[in-house]
Amino acid sequence: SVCAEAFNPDDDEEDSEPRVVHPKTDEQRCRLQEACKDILLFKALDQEQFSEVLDAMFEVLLQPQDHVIDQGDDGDNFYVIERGVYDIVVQKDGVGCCVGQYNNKGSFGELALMYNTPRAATIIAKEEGALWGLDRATFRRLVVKNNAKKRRMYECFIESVPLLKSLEGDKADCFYVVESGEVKIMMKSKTKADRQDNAEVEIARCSRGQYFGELALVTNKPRAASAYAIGDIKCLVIDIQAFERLLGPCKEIMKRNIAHYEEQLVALFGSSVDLRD
Ligand code: 1OR
Repeated sequence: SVCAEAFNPDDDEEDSEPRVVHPKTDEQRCRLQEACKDILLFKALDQEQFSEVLDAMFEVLLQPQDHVIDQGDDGDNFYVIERGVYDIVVQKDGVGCCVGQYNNKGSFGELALMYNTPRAATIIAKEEGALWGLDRATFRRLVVKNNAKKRRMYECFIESVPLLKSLEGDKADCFYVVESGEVKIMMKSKTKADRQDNAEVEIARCSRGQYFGELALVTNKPRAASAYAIGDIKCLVIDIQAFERLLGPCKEIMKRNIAHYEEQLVALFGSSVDLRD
């Protein structure tokens, strides 16, 4: 599990370091901004901090089979993917196993920088690609620190969510927890798919502290239903990598809850095939 022994985001050791700037053309800046717009770790930054992070980032071009990161190394940079496919390889009993893949989006290399641990996986380019790197010092000074601040804000809230509570703080496309507002879960019956009256039916509502979006992650199937915001809502979002890594132990609890979905579907549609196939 992820260990937090050297996680001291409040240390001001790195505050005195000079600001890193890698000059970029307008075209590069545009591509960089596009690649970074959905990076969750950057969401804790205000505009000025985000701009400072973008200034510090530098372009890295990859050839097929290039190793971006080697498991066991010290962490130097965090990487955001602009394009390319990258294998995630982890050593198991001395054998390298491909445990996942990044496909033209996302980011990696945050763990070693956040927790001062050796690199947890090897990342290999499968084809020609491009990444944006961010040096360790800037990553810690801005990204880690602001995420730690945000994290403290959310700790109380997470404590009150029954499912996440069972992680006891040690172990904690996306899974969502509603922070405020209400989300409507809607579904069409697959058994009535060819009928004209097969409109979407509301099957559930999620409010503060409730979660949704786990089914597809647990069953590895396409999304079974759609989620709509009723008015303004705010959700906590966990990406699939973090979900696998951190919420793996919760899967059994989630599976038990999924059994309740089946009962509800039987009540609504007269069958639960909608969920299973
Ligand atoms: P890092 O700094 O340790 C390797 O350098 C990066 O690979 C790591 O940060 C993550 O960003 C990324 N286990 C560990 N690291 C992973 C994993 C992973 N996936 C991506 N990275 N697992 C795969 C989860 C789908 C668990 C494998 C047992």
